[in-house]
Amino acid sequence: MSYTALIVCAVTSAFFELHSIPLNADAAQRGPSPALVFFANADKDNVADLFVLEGNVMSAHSHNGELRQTTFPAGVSVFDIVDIDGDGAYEIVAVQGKSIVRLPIALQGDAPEPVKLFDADSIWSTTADGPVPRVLVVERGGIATIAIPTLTAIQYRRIDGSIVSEAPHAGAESFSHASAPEYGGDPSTLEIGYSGFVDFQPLPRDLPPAKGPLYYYAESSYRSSLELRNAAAEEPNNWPWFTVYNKQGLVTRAYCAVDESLMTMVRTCDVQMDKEGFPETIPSPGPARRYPGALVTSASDFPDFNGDGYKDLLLWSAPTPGISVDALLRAVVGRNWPITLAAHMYSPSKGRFEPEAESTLMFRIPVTWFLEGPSPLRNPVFADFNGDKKTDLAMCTEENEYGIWYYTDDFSAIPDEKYTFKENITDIELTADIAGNGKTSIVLRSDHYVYALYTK
Ligand SMILES: [Ca+2]
Ligand SMILES: [Ca+2]
Ligand SMILES: [Ca+2]
Ligand SMILES: [Ca+2]
Repeated sequence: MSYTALIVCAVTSAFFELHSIPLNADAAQRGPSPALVFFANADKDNVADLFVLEGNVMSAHSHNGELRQTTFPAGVSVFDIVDIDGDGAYEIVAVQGKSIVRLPIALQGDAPEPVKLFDADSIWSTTADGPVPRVLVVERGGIATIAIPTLTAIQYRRIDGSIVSEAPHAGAESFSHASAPEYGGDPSTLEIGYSGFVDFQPLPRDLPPAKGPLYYYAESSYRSSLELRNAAAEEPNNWPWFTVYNKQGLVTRAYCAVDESLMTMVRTCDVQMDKEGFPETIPSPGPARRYPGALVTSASDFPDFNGDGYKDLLLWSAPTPGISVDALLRAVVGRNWPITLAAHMYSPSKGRFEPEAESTLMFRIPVTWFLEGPSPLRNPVFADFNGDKKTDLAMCTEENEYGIWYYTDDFSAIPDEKYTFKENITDIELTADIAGNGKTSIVLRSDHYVYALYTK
Protein backbone atom coordinates (compact mmCIF):
# COMPACT_ATOMS: atom_id res chain seq x y z
CA MET A 1 0.00 0.00 0.00
CA SER A 2 1.16 3.49 -0.64
CA TYR A 3 1.23 6.21 1.95
CA THR A 4 2.62 8.81 -0.36
CA ALA A 5 0.59 11.95 -0.07
CA LEU A 6 0.04 13.83 -3.25
CA ILE A 7 0.46 17.54 -2.78
CA VAL A 8 -1.05 19.87 -5.31
CA CYS A 9 -0.86 23.62 -5.40
CA ALA A 10 -3.71 24.52 -7.74
CA VAL A 11 -2.42 27.94 -8.65
CA THR A 12 0.32 29.96 -7.03
CA SER A 13 -2.12 32.49 -5.59
CA ALA A 14 -4.28 29.81 -3.98
CA PHE A 15 -4.86 30.11 -0.28
CA PHE A 16 -5.19 26.37 0.09
CA GLU A 17 -2.79 23.54 -0.46
CA LEU A 18 -4.38 20.19 -1.19
CA HIS A 19 -2.98 17.00 0.27
CA SER A 20 -4.63 13.85 -1.07
CA ILE A 21 -4.02 10.99 1.32
CA PRO A 22 -4.91 7.54 -0.01
CA LEU A 23 -6.38 5.16 2.51
CA ASN A 24 -5.63 1.47 2.79
CA ALA A 25 -5.76 0.16 -0.77
CA ASP A 26 -6.17 -3.45 0.39
CA ALA A 27 -9.45 -2.53 2.02
CA ALA A 28 -10.73 -0.64 -1.00
CA GLN A 29 -12.64 -3.66 -2.24
CA ARG A 30 -14.55 -3.82 0.99
CA GLY A 31 -16.23 -0.44 0.73
CA PRO A 32 -15.55 2.83 2.53
CA SER A 33 -12.54 2.82 4.81
CA PRO A 34 -13.41 3.14 8.51
CA ALA A 35 -10.29 5.29 9.00
CA LEU A 36 -10.27 7.55 12.04
CA VAL A 37 -8.96 11.05 11.29
CA PHE A 38 -7.89 13.55 13.92
CA PHE A 39 -5.51 16.43 14.56
CA ALA A 40 -2.74 16.21 17.14
CA ASN A 41 0.84 17.37 17.44
CA ALA A 42 3.59 15.11 16.16
CA ASP A 43 6.30 17.75 16.55
CA LYS A 44 6.95 21.21 17.93
CA ASP A 45 6.45 23.37 14.85
CA ASN A 46 3.17 24.74 16.31
CA VAL A 47 1.18 23.47 13.35
CA ALA A 48 -1.18 20.58 14.08
CA ASP A 49 -0.53 17.36 12.20
CA LEU A 50 -3.15 15.16 10.62
CA PHE A 51 -3.32 11.63 11.97
CA VAL A 52 -5.00 8.83 10.09
CA LEU A 53 -5.61 5.61 12.01
CA GLU A 54 -6.59 2.53 10.04
CA GLY A 55 -6.78 -0.59 12.13
CA ASN A 56 -3.44 -0.76 13.94
CA VAL A 57 -1.54 1.46 11.50
CA MET A 58 -1.35 5.15 12.26
CA SER A 59 0.17 7.68 9.89
CA ALA A 60 0.99 11.28 10.80
CA HIS A 61 0.90 13.78 7.94
CA SER A 62 2.43 17.17 8.56
CA HIS A 63 1.29 20.23 6.65
CA ASN A 64 4.60 20.27 4.75
CA GLY A 65 4.08 16.75 3.45
CA GLU A 66 6.30 14.90 5.91
CA LEU A 67 4.96 11.47 6.67
CA ARG A 68 5.51 9.23 9.65
CA GLN A 69 3.91 5.95 10.45
CA THR A 70 3.55 3.71 13.47
CA THR A 71 2.22 0.18 13.58
CA PHE A 72 0.75 -0.57 16.97
CA PRO A 73 1.69 -3.87 18.55
CA ALA A 74 -1.16 -6.26 19.36
CA GLY A 75 -3.16 -5.58 22.50
CA VAL A 76 -3.04 -1.78 22.57
CA SER A 77 -6.40 -0.47 23.73
CA VAL A 78 -5.95 3.29 24.16
CA PHE A 79 -3.12 5.71 23.41
CA ASP A 80 -2.18 9.35 23.68
CA ILE A 81 0.31 11.47 21.74
CA VAL A 82 2.40 13.78 23.92
CA ASP A 83 5.91 14.86 24.73
CA ILE A 84 5.85 13.03 28.03
CA ASP A 85 9.49 13.54 28.97
CA GLY A 86 9.71 17.14 27.83
CA ASP A 87 12.63 16.53 25.45
CA GLY A 88 10.92 18.26 22.54
CA ALA A 89 10.00 15.10 20.64
CA TYR A 90 6.47 13.75 20.74
CA GLU A 91 5.82 10.09 21.45
CA ILE A 92 2.94 7.69 21.88
CA VAL A 93 1.94 6.54 25.35
CA ALA A 94 -0.27 3.47 25.21
CA VAL A 95 -1.99 0.88 27.37
CA GLN A 96 -1.01 -2.58 26.17
CA GLY A 97 -2.68 -5.16 28.39
CA LYS A 98 -1.23 -4.78 31.87
CA SER A 99 1.65 -2.64 30.64
CA ILE A 100 1.98 1.06 29.97
CA VAL A 101 4.31 1.47 27.00
CA ARG A 102 5.80 4.21 24.88
CA LEU A 103 6.32 4.12 21.14
CA PRO A 104 8.03 6.56 18.82
CA ILE A 105 6.07 8.34 16.12
CA ALA A 106 8.28 6.47 13.72
CA LEU A 107 9.59 7.30 10.31
CA GLN A 108 7.95 5.38 7.52
CA GLY A 109 9.21 1.83 7.29
CA ASP A 110 10.46 1.67 10.86
CA ALA A 111 8.90 -1.03 12.98
CA PRO A 112 9.18 0.48 16.42
CA GLU A 113 9.59 -1.68 19.47
CA PRO A 114 7.41 -0.57 22.35
CA VAL A 115 9.34 0.37 25.47
CA LYS A 116 7.64 -0.67 28.68
CA LEU A 117 7.32 2.16 31.19
CA PHE A 118 5.70 0.16 34.00
CA ASP A 119 3.03 -2.41 34.72
CA ALA A 120 -0.38 -1.35 35.89
CA ASP A 121 -3.67 -3.10 35.99
CA SER A 122 -6.40 -0.91 34.62
CA ILE A 123 -9.90 -1.02 33.26
CA TRP A 124 -8.32 -0.76 29.83
CA SER A 125 -6.14 -3.87 30.36
CA THR A 126 -8.85 -6.17 29.10
CA THR A 127 -10.49 -3.91 26.51
CA ALA A 128 -10.74 -5.81 23.28
CA ASP A 129 -11.30 -2.98 20.84
CA GLY A 130 -8.48 -0.69 20.02
CA PRO A 131 -6.26 1.11 19.46
CA VAL A 132 -8.18 4.38 19.91
CA PRO A 133 -6.76 7.82 20.72
CA ARG A 134 -7.70 9.16 24.13
CA VAL A 135 -6.35 11.84 26.46
CA LEU A 136 -4.33 9.80 28.99
CA VAL A 137 -1.55 12.13 29.99
CA VAL A 138 -2.74 14.90 32.28
CA GLU A 139 -1.19 17.39 34.61
CA ARG A 140 -1.27 16.61 38.30
CA GLY A 141 0.49 18.86 40.78
CA GLY A 142 2.48 20.56 38.05
CA ILE A 143 3.87 17.39 36.47
CA ALA A 144 2.83 15.23 33.55
CA THR A 145 1.14 12.07 34.79
CA ILE A 146 -0.58 9.13 33.16
CA ALA A 147 -4.16 8.83 34.42
CA ILE A 148 -4.96 5.16 34.90
CA PRO A 149 -8.45 4.08 35.91
CA THR A 150 -8.53 0.91 38.03
CA LEU A 151 -11.55 -0.84 39.46
CA THR A 152 -11.43 1.30 42.60
CA ALA A 153 -9.59 4.54 41.80
CA ILE A 154 -7.89 6.72 39.26
CA GLN A 155 -4.16 6.59 39.69
CA TYR A 156 -1.96 9.40 38.47
CA ARG A 157 1.48 7.97 37.82
CA ARG A 158 4.83 9.31 36.71
CA ILE A 159 6.50 7.65 33.74
CA ASP A 160 8.52 5.49 36.16
CA GLY A 161 5.24 4.13 37.53
CA SER A 162 5.36 5.87 40.91
CA ILE A 163 2.00 7.14 42.06
CA VAL A 164 1.67 10.92 42.37
CA SER A 165 -1.87 10.83 43.64
CA GLU A 166 -4.86 8.61 43.71
CA ALA A 167 -8.54 9.52 43.53
CA PRO A 168 -10.47 6.63 45.07
CA HIS A 169 -13.93 5.87 43.86
CA ALA A 170 -16.36 7.12 46.51
CA GLY A 171 -19.32 4.93 45.60
CA ALA A 172 -20.18 1.47 46.86
CA GLU A 173 -19.71 -0.21 43.51
CA SER A 174 -16.45 -0.55 41.70
CA PHE A 175 -15.82 1.07 38.34
CA SER A 176 -17.00 -0.85 35.36
CA HIS A 177 -15.69 1.26 32.54
CA ALA A 178 -13.67 4.34 31.82
CA SER A 179 -13.76 6.86 29.06
CA ALA A 180 -11.07 9.42 28.61
CA PRO A 181 -11.78 12.48 26.49
CA GLU A 182 -11.57 12.03 22.77
CA TYR A 183 -9.31 14.18 20.67
CA GLY A 184 -11.14 17.36 19.88
CA GLY A 185 -13.68 16.67 22.59
CA ASP A 186 -14.11 18.30 26.00
CA PRO A 187 -10.73 17.74 27.60
CA SER A 188 -11.62 18.79 31.15
CA THR A 189 -13.25 15.65 32.51
CA LEU A 190 -12.59 11.96 32.66
CA GLU A 191 -15.66 9.78 32.94
CA ILE A 192 -15.20 6.76 35.15
CA GLY A 193 -17.69 4.01 35.78
CA TYR A 194 -20.46 4.86 38.20
CA SER A 195 -18.82 7.89 39.72
CA GLY A 196 -19.66 10.29 36.92
CA PHE A 197 -17.04 12.80 36.01
CA VAL A 198 -13.66 13.42 37.51
CA ASP A 199 -12.20 16.83 36.86
CA PHE A 200 -8.64 17.20 35.79
CA GLN A 201 -6.47 19.72 34.06
CA PRO A 202 -5.36 18.51 30.66
CA LEU A 203 -1.71 18.84 29.87
CA PRO A 204 -1.24 21.88 27.68
CA ARG A 205 -0.71 20.43 24.24
CA ASP A 206 -1.82 23.25 21.96
CA LEU A 207 -4.27 21.10 20.10
CA PRO A 208 -6.20 23.06 17.53
CA PRO A 209 -9.88 23.56 18.20
CA ALA A 210 -10.75 20.52 16.14
CA LYS A 211 -14.44 20.26 15.57
CA GLY A 212 -14.67 16.52 15.63
CA PRO A 213 -16.31 14.20 13.18
CA LEU A 214 -18.85 16.12 11.23
CA TYR A 215 -21.63 13.60 11.15
CA TYR A 216 -22.74 15.03 14.48
CA TYR A 217 -23.01 18.42 12.89
CA ALA A 218 -24.64 17.17 9.73
CA GLU A 219 -27.25 15.55 11.91
CA SER A 220 -27.82 18.62 14.04
CA SER A 221 -27.96 20.99 11.09
CA TYR A 222 -30.44 18.68 9.40
CA ARG A 223 -32.49 18.67 12.57
CA SER A 224 -32.33 22.40 13.01
CA SER A 225 -33.42 22.94 9.41
CA LEU A 226 -36.41 20.73 10.15
CA GLU A 227 -37.00 22.57 13.42
CA LEU A 228 -37.03 25.83 11.52
CA ARG A 229 -39.71 24.48 9.22
CA ASN A 230 -41.82 23.26 12.13
CA ALA A 231 -41.34 26.38 14.23
CA ALA A 232 -43.66 28.61 12.19
CA ALA A 233 -46.70 27.06 13.90
CA GLU A 234 -45.16 27.54 17.36
CA GLU A 235 -45.11 30.42 19.83
CA PRO A 236 -42.19 32.71 18.89
CA ASN A 237 -40.63 32.00 22.29
CA ASN A 238 -40.16 28.40 21.19
CA TRP A 239 -38.55 29.19 17.86
CA PRO A 240 -34.90 28.16 17.35
CA TRP A 241 -32.61 31.12 17.91
CA PHE A 242 -28.98 32.04 17.52
CA THR A 243 -26.80 34.64 19.19
CA VAL A 244 -26.18 37.68 17.00
CA TYR A 245 -24.01 39.52 19.51
CA ASN A 246 -22.99 39.31 23.14
CA LYS A 247 -22.04 42.54 24.83
CA GLN A 248 -20.94 41.65 28.36
CA GLY A 249 -23.97 39.51 29.08
CA LEU A 250 -26.46 41.57 27.09
CA VAL A 251 -27.22 39.13 24.31
CA THR A 252 -28.97 39.90 21.06
CA ARG A 253 -30.85 36.84 19.86
CA ALA A 254 -32.48 36.16 16.51
CA TYR A 255 -35.49 33.81 16.69
CA CYS A 256 -36.12 32.19 13.31
CA ALA A 257 -38.79 30.15 11.55
CA VAL A 258 -39.15 29.13 7.91
CA ASP A 259 -42.63 29.00 6.36
CA GLU A 260 -44.15 26.86 3.59
CA SER A 261 -42.93 29.13 0.81
CA LEU A 262 -39.34 29.04 2.14
CA MET A 263 -39.48 32.58 3.56
CA THR A 264 -37.63 33.15 6.83
CA MET A 265 -39.28 35.03 9.67
CA VAL A 266 -36.89 36.62 12.14
CA ARG A 267 -37.68 38.19 15.50
CA THR A 268 -34.86 39.79 17.43
CA CYS A 269 -34.64 40.70 21.10
CA ASP A 270 -32.06 41.60 23.72
CA VAL A 271 -31.72 39.31 26.69
CA GLN A 272 -29.77 40.16 29.86
CA MET A 273 -27.91 37.13 31.17
CA ASP A 274 -27.08 36.50 34.83
CA LYS A 275 -23.66 35.39 36.04
CA GLU A 276 -24.48 31.73 35.31
CA GLY A 277 -25.39 32.57 31.75
CA PHE A 278 -29.17 32.20 32.13
CA PRO A 279 -31.66 34.87 31.04
CA GLU A 280 -32.65 37.18 33.90
CA THR A 281 -36.13 37.60 32.44
CA ILE A 282 -38.18 35.60 29.95
CA PRO A 283 -37.05 36.64 26.44
CA SER A 284 -39.69 38.44 24.47
CA PRO A 285 -39.01 38.16 20.71
CA GLY A 286 -39.87 41.34 18.81
CA PRO A 287 -42.03 41.75 15.71
CA ALA A 288 -41.51 39.27 12.86
CA ARG A 289 -39.71 40.42 9.74
CA ARG A 290 -39.86 38.30 6.61
CA TYR A 291 -36.86 37.62 4.39
CA PRO A 292 -36.90 35.82 1.04
CA GLY A 293 -35.26 32.42 1.25
CA ALA A 294 -34.73 29.76 3.90
CA LEU A 295 -32.17 30.21 6.66
CA VAL A 296 -28.98 28.24 6.05
CA THR A 297 -27.68 26.38 9.06
CA SER A 298 -24.39 24.58 9.15
CA ALA A 299 -22.03 22.69 11.36
CA SER A 300 -19.97 25.76 11.88
CA ASP A 301 -21.05 28.89 13.70
CA PHE A 302 -23.35 31.40 12.08
CA PRO A 303 -21.47 33.63 9.64
CA ASP A 304 -20.24 37.18 10.17
CA PHE A 305 -19.55 38.21 6.60
CA ASN A 306 -18.52 41.82 7.13
CA GLY A 307 -16.46 41.01 10.23
CA ASP A 308 -18.13 43.57 12.50
CA GLY A 309 -18.72 41.03 15.27
CA TYR A 310 -22.45 40.73 14.58
CA LYS A 311 -23.67 37.51 12.99
CA ASP A 312 -25.38 37.87 9.64
CA LEU A 313 -28.19 36.00 7.89
CA LEU A 314 -27.54 33.61 5.03
CA LEU A 315 -30.62 32.47 3.09
CA TRP A 316 -30.94 29.98 0.26
CA SER A 317 -33.60 29.96 -2.41
CA ALA A 318 -34.36 28.17 -5.63
CA PRO A 319 -34.62 30.58 -8.57
CA THR A 320 -38.41 30.66 -8.43
CA PRO A 321 -39.45 31.84 -4.97
CA GLY A 322 -42.10 29.69 -3.38
CA ILE A 323 -41.59 26.83 -5.80
CA SER A 324 -42.67 23.46 -4.42
CA VAL A 325 -40.57 20.35 -4.77
CA ASP A 326 -43.16 18.87 -7.17
CA ALA A 327 -43.10 21.91 -9.40
CA LEU A 328 -39.32 21.96 -9.22
CA LEU A 329 -39.20 18.37 -10.43
CA ARG A 330 -41.53 19.13 -13.31
CA ALA A 331 -39.47 22.16 -14.23
CA VAL A 332 -36.20 20.30 -14.32
CA VAL A 333 -34.78 20.03 -17.77
CA GLY A 334 -31.14 19.65 -16.93
CA ARG A 335 -29.15 17.82 -14.33
CA ASN A 336 -28.20 21.00 -12.52
CA TRP A 337 -30.34 23.70 -11.03
CA PRO A 338 -29.26 27.11 -9.84
CA ILE A 339 -29.34 27.94 -6.16
CA THR A 340 -29.07 31.46 -4.79
CA LEU A 341 -27.50 32.35 -1.48
CA ALA A 342 -28.22 35.82 -0.10
CA ALA A 343 -26.36 37.49 2.77
CA HIS A 344 -28.25 40.03 4.87
CA MET A 345 -26.07 42.01 7.27
CA TYR A 346 -27.14 42.76 10.82
CA SER A 347 -27.47 46.47 11.48
CA PRO A 348 -26.71 47.23 15.15
CA SER A 349 -28.17 50.73 14.88
CA LYS A 350 -31.48 49.48 13.45
CA GLY A 351 -31.57 46.36 15.63
CA ARG A 352 -32.44 44.07 12.72
CA PHE A 353 -31.08 42.39 9.63
CA GLU A 354 -31.14 44.55 6.53
CA PRO A 355 -34.11 43.78 4.25
CA GLU A 356 -31.89 44.05 1.16
CA ALA A 357 -29.25 41.43 0.56
CA GLU A 358 -25.79 42.98 0.59
CA SER A 359 -24.49 40.20 -1.58
CA THR A 360 -25.81 37.21 -3.42
CA LEU A 361 -24.15 34.14 -4.80
CA MET A 362 -25.65 31.94 -7.49
CA PHE A 363 -24.26 28.60 -8.54
CA ARG A 364 -25.57 25.32 -9.89
CA ILE A 365 -25.96 22.12 -7.94
CA PRO A 366 -27.29 18.68 -8.91
CA VAL A 367 -31.06 18.90 -8.76
CA THR A 368 -31.31 15.79 -6.58
CA TRP A 369 -29.73 17.74 -3.74
CA PHE A 370 -32.90 19.80 -3.46
CA LEU A 371 -34.85 16.67 -2.72
CA GLU A 372 -32.63 15.06 -0.14
CA GLY A 373 -33.28 17.18 2.90
CA PRO A 374 -34.40 20.52 4.24
CA SER A 375 -31.24 22.22 2.99
CA PRO A 376 -29.75 21.57 -0.44
CA LEU A 377 -26.21 22.61 0.51
CA ARG A 378 -23.74 19.75 0.52
CA ASN A 379 -20.92 19.69 3.05
CA PRO A 380 -20.94 23.46 3.69
CA VAL A 381 -18.31 25.13 5.87
CA PHE A 382 -18.69 28.75 6.96
CA ALA A 383 -15.40 29.93 8.40
CA ASP A 384 -12.63 32.42 7.84
CA PHE A 385 -10.14 30.85 5.44
CA ASN A 386 -7.90 33.85 4.69
CA GLY A 387 -7.65 35.40 8.15
CA ASP A 388 -9.42 38.72 7.48
CA LYS A 389 -12.09 37.90 10.12
CA LYS A 390 -14.78 37.88 7.44
CA THR A 391 -16.62 34.58 7.11
CA ASP A 392 -16.04 32.76 3.83
CA LEU A 393 -18.00 29.91 2.27
CA ALA A 394 -17.06 26.47 1.05
CA MET A 395 -19.31 23.67 -0.21
CA CYS A 396 -19.69 20.97 -2.82
CA THR A 397 -20.68 22.17 -6.27
CA GLU A 398 -20.69 18.63 -7.65
CA GLU A 399 -20.47 15.27 -5.93
CA ASN A 400 -16.69 15.31 -6.46
CA GLU A 401 -16.08 19.06 -6.58
CA TYR A 402 -15.52 21.52 -3.75
CA GLY A 403 -15.81 25.28 -4.24
CA ILE A 404 -14.49 28.05 -2.01
CA TRP A 405 -15.68 31.66 -2.04
CA TYR A 406 -13.94 34.41 -0.11
CA TYR A 407 -16.13 37.19 1.16
CA THR A 408 -14.82 40.65 0.36
CA ASP A 409 -17.69 43.06 -0.22
CA ASP A 410 -19.45 40.44 -2.23
CA PHE A 411 -19.03 36.90 -3.43
CA SER A 412 -17.51 36.31 -6.81
CA ALA A 413 -19.75 34.70 -9.43
CA ILE A 414 -17.52 31.66 -9.72
CA PRO A 415 -15.69 30.02 -6.82
CA ASP A 416 -12.38 31.68 -5.98
CA GLU A 417 -10.95 28.22 -5.70
CA LYS A 418 -12.27 24.91 -6.87
CA TYR A 419 -10.99 21.41 -6.30
CA THR A 420 -12.04 18.34 -8.24
CA PHE A 421 -11.45 14.92 -6.73
CA LYS A 422 -11.17 11.39 -8.04
CA GLU A 423 -13.95 10.20 -5.77
CA ASN A 424 -17.18 11.75 -4.52
CA ILE A 425 -16.99 13.71 -1.28
CA THR A 426 -18.81 11.83 1.45
CA ASP A 427 -18.16 14.00 4.51
CA ILE A 428 -16.30 16.81 6.16
CA GLU A 429 -13.99 15.13 8.65
CA LEU A 430 -12.54 18.15 10.42
CA THR A 431 -12.30 21.90 10.30
CA ALA A 432 -9.57 23.52 12.37
CA ASP A 433 -7.26 26.49 12.65
CA ILE A 434 -4.18 24.25 12.61
CA ALA A 435 -1.55 26.99 12.93
CA GLY A 436 -3.43 29.33 15.27
CA ASN A 437 -3.34 32.13 12.68
CA GLY A 438 -7.10 32.59 12.31
CA LYS A 439 -7.27 30.63 9.05
CA THR A 440 -9.46 27.55 9.00
CA SER A 441 -8.36 24.39 7.18
CA ILE A 442 -10.81 21.76 5.96
CA VAL A 443 -10.41 17.99 5.86
CA LEU A 444 -12.78 16.17 3.50
CA ARG A 445 -13.39 12.46 3.07
CA SER A 446 -14.27 10.17 0.23
CA ASP A 447 -14.51 6.40 0.42
CA HIS A 448 -10.78 5.81 -0.05
CA TYR A 449 -9.13 9.21 0.38
CA VAL A 450 -8.66 11.93 2.94
CA TYR A 451 -8.40 15.33 1.30
CA ALA A 452 -6.74 17.95 3.49
CA LEU A 453 -7.18 21.52 2.30
CA TYR A 454 -4.61 23.41 4.34
CA THR A 455 -4.77 27.18 4.49
CA LYS A 456 -1.45 28.85 3.84
CA1 LIG B 1 3.31 19.83 13.43
CA1 LIG C 1 9.61 13.25 24.23
CA1 LIG D 1 -21.76 41.03 10.56
CA1 LIG E 1 -12.32 35.68 5.18
